[in-house]
Amino acid sequence: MERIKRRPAQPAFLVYKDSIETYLKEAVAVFPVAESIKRDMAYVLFSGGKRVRPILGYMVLQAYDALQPAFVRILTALELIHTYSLVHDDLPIMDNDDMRRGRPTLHKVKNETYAAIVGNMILNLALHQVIRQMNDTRLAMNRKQEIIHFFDEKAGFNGMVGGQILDMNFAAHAGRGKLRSAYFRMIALKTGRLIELAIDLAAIMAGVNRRDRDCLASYGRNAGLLFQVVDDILDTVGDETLLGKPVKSDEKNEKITAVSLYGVQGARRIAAALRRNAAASLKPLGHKANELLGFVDFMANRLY
Ligand code: GRG
Repeated sequence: MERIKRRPAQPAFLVYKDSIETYLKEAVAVFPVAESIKRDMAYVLFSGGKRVRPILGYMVLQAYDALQPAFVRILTALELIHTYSLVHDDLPIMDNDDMRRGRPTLHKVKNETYAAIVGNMILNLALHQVIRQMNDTRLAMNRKQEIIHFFDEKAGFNGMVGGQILDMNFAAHAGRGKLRSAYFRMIALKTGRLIELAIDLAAIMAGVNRRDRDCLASYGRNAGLLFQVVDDILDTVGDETLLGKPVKSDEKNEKITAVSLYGVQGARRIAAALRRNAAASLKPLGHKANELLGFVDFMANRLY
């Protein structure tokens, strides 16, 4: 069986990031579309993304000694889905952001219709990538079905896209108490589900036992919420140069965020509680979970 060598002496998540970048480049290279489209897909795909979602999956594969190229290729589909969502999210009909990761957004470089199409093509590439790996891997049919089911569930209407729709319709919610619970529902879908998906997919591929899967799923839920709450805080107090995009975009768009609902200090307290919950979920896994534990600290303390 083809395996990826473990290199534990190196700072783990940077090594994982390199590996993920390699597989992403390969995915674009073999995608049968016009070279000009590939160039524009590459413009948004290789512009300094943190690769948080596939890195999380990679960590789970590593923890359960299940690293295989085919599995990492499946994880790259997460980054593709995430990237298409950013391209669409930046469009004038959504958040109307001109900069992303320190560069002009694709619709500024080209035009809005074309950027929407390139976003769609990146989503298509995610599908293409998963289908290719379904043919390649030696996973049992029931695991393949579970993988497809999870992608469908967590990236679509019951997941990320549904969260975006809730985000757009926030005005419909009356009363502060209701708003707060609606906010957590919205971020659990919009941001959390892809992070959960990363953990779930890797756990399925690695054949993780039920108890560990439940612990990992709980970690994923808390890590997903944490990631968005920190993102909200950074939009208020972050450094534009490090973030690579203008801050206060949420304020400009009158978004409901952890900061608008709880203030910066309140949002920081929520982030700390989510970090604690994520860490507690990993407790039963012992040393296996060290990297995931470390990564939640990266998420909690990130500056960009
Ligand atoms: C058509 C209704 C409809 C939806 C399309 C646009 C969309 C799908 C979904 C929006 C999802 C979204 C943009 C969520 C924000 C998640 C988030 C925290 C993004 C920033 O992620 P990072 O920090 O970014 O991982 P990098 O740059 O590191 O990749």
